[in-house]
Amino acid sequence: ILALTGGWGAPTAPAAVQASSVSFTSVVPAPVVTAPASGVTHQITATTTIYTEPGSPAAAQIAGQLAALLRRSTGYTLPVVDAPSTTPTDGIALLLSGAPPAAGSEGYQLDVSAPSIAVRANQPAGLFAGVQTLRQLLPPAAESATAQPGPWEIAAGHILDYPRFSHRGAMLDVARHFLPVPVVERYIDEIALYKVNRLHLHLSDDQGWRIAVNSWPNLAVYGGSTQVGGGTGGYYTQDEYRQIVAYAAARYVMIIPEIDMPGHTNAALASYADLNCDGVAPKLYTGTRVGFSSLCVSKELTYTFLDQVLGEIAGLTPGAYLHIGGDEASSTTATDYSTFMNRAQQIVAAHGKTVVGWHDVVHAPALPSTVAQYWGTTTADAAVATAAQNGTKIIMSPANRAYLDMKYNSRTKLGQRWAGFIDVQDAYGWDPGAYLSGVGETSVLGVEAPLWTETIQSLADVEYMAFPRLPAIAELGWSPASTHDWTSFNQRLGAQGPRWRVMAINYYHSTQVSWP
Ligand code: TNX
Repeated sequence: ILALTGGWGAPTAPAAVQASSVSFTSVVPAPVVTAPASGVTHQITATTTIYTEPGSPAAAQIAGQLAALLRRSTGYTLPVVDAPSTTPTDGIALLLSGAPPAAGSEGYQLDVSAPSIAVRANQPAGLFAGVQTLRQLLPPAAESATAQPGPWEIAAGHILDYPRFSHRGAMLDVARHFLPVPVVERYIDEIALYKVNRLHLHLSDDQGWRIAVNSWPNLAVYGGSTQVGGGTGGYYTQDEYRQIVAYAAARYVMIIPEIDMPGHTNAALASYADLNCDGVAPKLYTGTRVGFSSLCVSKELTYTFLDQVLGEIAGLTPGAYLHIGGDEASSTTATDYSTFMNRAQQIVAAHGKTVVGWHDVVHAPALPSTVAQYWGTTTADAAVATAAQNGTKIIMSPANRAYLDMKYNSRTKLGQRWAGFIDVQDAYGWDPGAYLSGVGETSVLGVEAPLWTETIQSLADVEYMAFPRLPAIAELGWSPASTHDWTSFNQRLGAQGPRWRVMAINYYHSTQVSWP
């Protein structure tokens, strides 16, 4: 547990790792422009200074994160100081000036030369992204929790980089099996390294309610008391949720909370008898069936409940979005579904947030601002296409490509198989901007890789299912379509393997990847 709280997440001290230099072209996601300067390297030494944009606390914080990482592995002092007004001719500089407009708000320019490294961005998010690239250009031993011998060489070159889509997401289902704060924080560290900027937390389902709500305390205390398989569940206190939000924000990740409704609500219905149409609370549920529960659409108390619960969660969440689920509501009639989802969307809007729903929400129909998350397994969905043509933005999470809970193959012990097996080439081999017919690039807000946890119980399980597929989805979300190439991705992904070993990430050693 101690190891899990270490910030950048390098939980164990691995055996000494060779600090051999990494190719300038081994970055995941692929940058927009990569220009190696052949034969030249930069070396981080005991006298390296990290300069940051004067007067920018955000730049200083990002520099502090980089310094903390490198101090552990190099043993060097690495002081962080304000940059001089001219570009430094030595050391590492993180600057909020001199980036091209093309870098936008999340992009950066990275220049590595023999005397210096400069990351330039228009906004702090871009500096953070540039530092993630720099980490991947350092020898894997730079991620070590203990001092390593070096040398700390970085190949020289120039990168200009910015994202294709604004939404690059991962989802953790903390309802089927509860995942404690340190596990969520470590996953945030891991996804941020691949420029994922959204973490969607699936906070409620039939098997558990995972966030304290002051106005309805039984939700967490009783509804959160168990999980799939009948073990002890758990929930986040509001302070713990705030801690997750802050931890994510410091890594430029926005938390998107989901309260799934009107189905997937057995834990809530079990916690409060009055929420049920017949006034009788069902038992807690620890199996894995879906589609059997529904909030009571005809009771006014249901909407008081929504208003109070969503109001509290909106108040705890600085991000723009509240996810209200809406999937697999097979115990709710179509008319009731529309009635319910319309009111739920209005309630979210009244609390100042934009709705995200699973793509079933387009049948309600969706409000103009509602974002629909596509989780189907086919490349045609007429209702989603019509919604997109009328302006609905879509997050692409096709279950047969992006679902991290699907097995890699028939021998994978964890996971499910309903959407098919997904090895790395399946996860990588599709184009989010041209996948769903009638849903073009401009309708796509981005991509998201959900990890449902019916079979997932621990950090090791999470890592095994997410790596190496999460980086594949991350690349689809960030990199220009023109860089899409399995041979290139395979080489760059393989280069992450030594890094994951140093970081003690429990990744799946897919035979499709040419690990070095
Ligand atoms: C379908 S995908 C679900 C989840 C399950 C998942 C398992 C979606 C919106 N709903 O309730 O956990 O399959 O793969």
